[in-house]
Amino acid sequence: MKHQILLSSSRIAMLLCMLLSIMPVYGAYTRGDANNDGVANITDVTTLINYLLHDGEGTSYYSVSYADMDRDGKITISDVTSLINYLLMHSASSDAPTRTFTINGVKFTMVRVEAGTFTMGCDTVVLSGYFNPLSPEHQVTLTKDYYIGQTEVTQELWKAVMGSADCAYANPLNPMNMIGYSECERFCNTLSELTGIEFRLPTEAEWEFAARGGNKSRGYRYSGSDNLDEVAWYRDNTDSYMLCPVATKAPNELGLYDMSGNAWEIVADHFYIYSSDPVIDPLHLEYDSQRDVIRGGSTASHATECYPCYRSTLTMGSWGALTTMRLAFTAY
Ligand SMILES: [Ca+2]
Ligand SMILES: [Ca+2]
Ligand SMILES: [Ca+2]
Repeated sequence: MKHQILLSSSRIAMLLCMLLSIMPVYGAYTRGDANNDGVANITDVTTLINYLLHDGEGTSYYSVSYADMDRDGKITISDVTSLINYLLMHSASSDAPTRTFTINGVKFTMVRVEAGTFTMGCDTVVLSGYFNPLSPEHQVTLTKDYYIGQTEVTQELWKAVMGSADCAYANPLNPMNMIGYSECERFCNTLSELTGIEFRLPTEAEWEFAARGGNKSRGYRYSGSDNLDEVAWYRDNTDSYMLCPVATKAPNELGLYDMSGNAWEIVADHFYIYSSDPVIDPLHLEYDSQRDVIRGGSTASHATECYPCYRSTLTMGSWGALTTMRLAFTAY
């Protein structure tokens, strides 16, 4: 056992050089902070290695327990490699146009969206019913850059994070489905624990701004084109409305796939009626409507539902058969 640890330690020593330039990671409970100085950085890797060399693998004591990366109550060599991965993930340039993460062998990419101002909603699409949820158009300013998933969350990513992915239309590269708001929150929380990055659902405004192409918007009718067939799987081009592998149609101006069509996407806001007043960083978490908001249309949707401004809803806490999610986190 000792021999194994020493061998692994020498491999880790090679990695130490790579890690020397890494920015420290600060956090509320300072995950990875083995020496309890309030910061997770390279010295915590050496603290952990020393701990393993002197005490061997086993039950951790107080400060070292912050570096029990897999939360199994023991410090083992796998916590050292997890800590190194964690520090490496945080070392990526914080203003990179894309950031790619690997979770249990599954890669996914997040695309940076620059802050900006846009007109949210649309007055020209008139829906039947006693009020139009897309109206009134109003000015929205998003003050913070953010990252949003290049694709919908796939079944393989869901499984890599949660251990299983029970849903319909089974295919590793299809969007996860049969999920509702609470499953999305659990997924984000688990992924945040694994990465130390605060993954969350995009706000409804962040979602719409990104679907419209952000500051690179060319004002297309759908997300990335005026021709829906180029960018979306929807009811006119799918086989019995079956979900399709993500990123198999053209992306939008930001390089995002399937913002129109494939699976509906749950956003962070609960449904509310727009006002015409300009707003800054809107997020409606009150459950006054008892409805969750889903965006972008699906393989069973008519073209209108694939507009970036279109809003549909689910009853609070329910799940949709053609409903998935897209990840987001605030840039920092
Ligand atoms: Ca530390
Ligand atoms: Ca552990
Ligand atoms: Ca979609």
